Amino acid sequence: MLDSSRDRVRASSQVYKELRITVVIPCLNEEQGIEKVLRRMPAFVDETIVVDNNSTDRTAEVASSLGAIVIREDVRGYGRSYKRGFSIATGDIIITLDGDHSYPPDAISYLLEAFLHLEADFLNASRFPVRDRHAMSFKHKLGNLILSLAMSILYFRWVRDSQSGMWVFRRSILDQMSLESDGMAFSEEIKIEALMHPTARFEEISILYSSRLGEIKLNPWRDGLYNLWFLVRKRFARRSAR
Ligand SMILES: Nc1nc2c(ncn2[C@@H]2O[C@H](COP(=O)(O)OP(=O)(O)OP(=O)(O)O)[C@@H](O)[C@H]2O)c(=O)[nH]1
Ligand SMILES: [Mg+2]
Repeated sequence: MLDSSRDRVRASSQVYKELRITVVIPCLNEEQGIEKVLRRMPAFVDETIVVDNNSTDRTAEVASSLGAIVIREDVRGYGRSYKRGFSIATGDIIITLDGDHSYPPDAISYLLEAFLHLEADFLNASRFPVRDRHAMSFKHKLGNLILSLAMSILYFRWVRDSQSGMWVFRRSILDQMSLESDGMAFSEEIKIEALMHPTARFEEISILYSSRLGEIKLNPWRDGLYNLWFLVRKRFARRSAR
């Protein structure tokens, strides 16, 4: 059954409006989620890269049987995995999402259309407003709001979801980004770098976010407080670097 899905993913791949599309997914023990994500991947995606950090479940096996390129990164970390995945991506456009099936692969086509229509270079998929009552706790909503307000104030630009893990961007803008975070702060860091990029246009639109499958890897207090500190530190480090 897995084999026929792989053939379907490979055989139907086609260029999207003359752009090659790469999807990058970091995964740590997401055997349940990654199967659903890959089965729902649109046929026009040319390359799907799953970056696995030595998962102890069947994540790597499931992902490769469904046609993804599986990269093993030995050093743990969300940011570390993304940097590794980006370094081997070949698409003109890179799209990211979690392997836990909380971000909708079906939204990729409409995000791409919006990305092209808005002439964006970096499009952030905001999880807000959250419609699925079970998708995000009140504590997480509040934490996300605080972090997004902090980013908006520090960087003088309204960003509704500084912690979203779903982005669409031109691979070429990575050349002028300085991405240091190896951990969860990578999500806000790439948005800051896109906002501060000399030529890139940053846009944001909503998607429907839903409950994750499998176990959460985020530690809300530790990662939330660290991300707040990271925002402030990066803001003032940038200023003194000028
Ligand atoms: N390769 C790799 N992937 C990771 C690591 N930490 C988290 N991930 C993956 O990154 C994605 C985001 O992590 P989540 O635990 O879903 O964190 P989150 O999305 O902030 O939290 P939820 O909203 O509750 O899902 C998931 O696909 C994880 O499997 C890591 O150290 N290495
Ligand atoms: Mg998630």
